[in-house]
Amino acid sequence: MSLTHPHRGRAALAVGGVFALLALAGCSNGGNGTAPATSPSSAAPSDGPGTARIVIENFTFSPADLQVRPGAKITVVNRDSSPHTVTATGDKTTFGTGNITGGATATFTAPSTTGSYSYICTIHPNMKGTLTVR
Ligand SMILES: [Cu+2]
Repeated sequence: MSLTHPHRGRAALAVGGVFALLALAGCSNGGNGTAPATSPSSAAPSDGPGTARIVIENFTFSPADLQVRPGAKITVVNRDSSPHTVTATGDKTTFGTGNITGGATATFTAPSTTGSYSYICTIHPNMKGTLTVR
């Protein structure tokens, strides 16, 4: 049968083409594999006492959820002209600053037990924040 010859020729060409594509794909895969990996380890919780800080501005705690080590010293900066407090709302553990007059700074010590602690400003109870000890 004379018709089979041209078909076989085409098939051979097609196979050759697939081979070339596979070779290219292999090359690019190898390139991706050796790409340097960036380590995402820089997003650690604030480490060491002294770095923890809550800023009060425009009747808002910032950050709203601060993560600290057990027993860390936390500095509270009141940038408003109005007085504020940082006062734990839970009854198991208490921490707090008492009144911080406008523009003043206060410190308090984080609980020594890990967990999530809610706090408010007793003068403006709609101001809420969370202290996470871990
Ligand atoms: Cu307040």
